[in-house]
Amino acid sequence: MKFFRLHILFLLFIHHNASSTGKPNVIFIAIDDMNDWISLLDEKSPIKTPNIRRLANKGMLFTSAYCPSPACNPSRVSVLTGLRPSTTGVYGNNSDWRKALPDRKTIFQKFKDAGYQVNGAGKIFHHKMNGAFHDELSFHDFFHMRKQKHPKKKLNKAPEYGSIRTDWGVFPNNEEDSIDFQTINYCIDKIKEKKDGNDKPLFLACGIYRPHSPFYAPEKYHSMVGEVGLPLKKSDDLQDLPSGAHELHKRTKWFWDGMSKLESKIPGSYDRFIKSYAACCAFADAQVGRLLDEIERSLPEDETIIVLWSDHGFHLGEKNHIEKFMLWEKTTHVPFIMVVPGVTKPGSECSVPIDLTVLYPTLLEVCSLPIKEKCDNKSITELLMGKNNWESPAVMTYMKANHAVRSERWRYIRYSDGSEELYDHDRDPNEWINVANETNNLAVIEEHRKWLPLNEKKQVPNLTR
Ligand SMILES: [Ca+2]
Repeated sequence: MKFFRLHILFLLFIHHNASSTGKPNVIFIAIDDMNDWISLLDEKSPIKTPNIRRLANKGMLFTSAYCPSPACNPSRVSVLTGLRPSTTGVYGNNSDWRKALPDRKTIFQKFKDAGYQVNGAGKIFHHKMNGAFHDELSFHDFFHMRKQKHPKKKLNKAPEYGSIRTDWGVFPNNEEDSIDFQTINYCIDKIKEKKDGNDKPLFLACGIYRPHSPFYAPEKYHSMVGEVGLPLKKSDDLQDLPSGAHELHKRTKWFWDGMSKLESKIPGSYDRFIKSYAACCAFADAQVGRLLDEIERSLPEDETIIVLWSDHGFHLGEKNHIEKFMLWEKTTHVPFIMVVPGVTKPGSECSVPIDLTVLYPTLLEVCSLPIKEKCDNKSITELLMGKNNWESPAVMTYMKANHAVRSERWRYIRYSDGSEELYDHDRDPNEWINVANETNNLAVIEEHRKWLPLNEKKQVPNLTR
């Protein structure tokens, strides 16, 4: 069966790449902290993402894609190595991933080995301690994320609230001073170079930093979003949370609690925060648009694979939470698009729940690269081809022994202390009512428990320096 599938792909690529190296270019776009409250995934959302939609129209949009972990470092390492946090022990944002996995080939190294020119820019690996988690082995050339500039005083007028990173508003004045604008400039140059005669196939990793905090975007994008409104909340939503959820929530509670205090001191602060997140999404979308413009100008459509994903979602106050770092829908549901010429039908959608550990084996398979490494998930090539034969649910992990399992209808969460949550998305899309304790759901829980990772590796040491 596998041979048959690869044979079909091989034929498709032979057909579509007859004029070139036989290897498609790959444009690999990673976005930071973009959740599902965007028009791409929620038609009614006031946060419009027309450029990401433009990309989705070229290939397949996965409407039920989930991150492997709701934190930058474990999610990115997992997506880029094809291994879950429970396999590697890379659970936290400080986990020294390369020291723990010295021999694991990243997705970029696999393309280097296959003769690709592999370039990257912006935030690809977690941006820690001035790029300490960047992986030199992965790229021929890399344009590091520009340093974040800050206004002289916090724009939210709340110096006591969080750090300088906990800020939002109109900044910088000149769009060209934005980190992502410069990241995209580099990517545009690399695409032009490819057009102008670089014979090697191009693998270009483009890491867009917004909508990650600080929630700064130029004026144009704030004007663009207009009235956004506030996210839906249920007043007593936390009453049915189990002990494990409260324990995990402890570290980040200040963000929401502080917002409530700030709102009473400076009315309108929460609204301005939400609008700033929306403006950052509009800005990120515009940067995707600039990249797409250049791809359309310079790269042959039938020889260019494009992938877009976000490393995790973000709560904007739902469940009294402003942050990622939890295992609920808003922290884990992400945009994910694959454009594979000759394989994906333009404008197609797949609603099967998957997590992004599929990306590593899938991208290697659709590019006919060898996969000798053990991966924690399988390739979704058949889903890309329009089949619907996927059986495993999406699995997410945050810190050791806390996992979520998302099937079409349910989200099941089990925390390290054994406590559980269960949400019925058919009836409760906002995850307001925890039904884990209802006896008639025992069979559902049993079914979902089967997918919890069996072997959970000890957390690897943190990077210190
Ligand atoms: Ca609740």
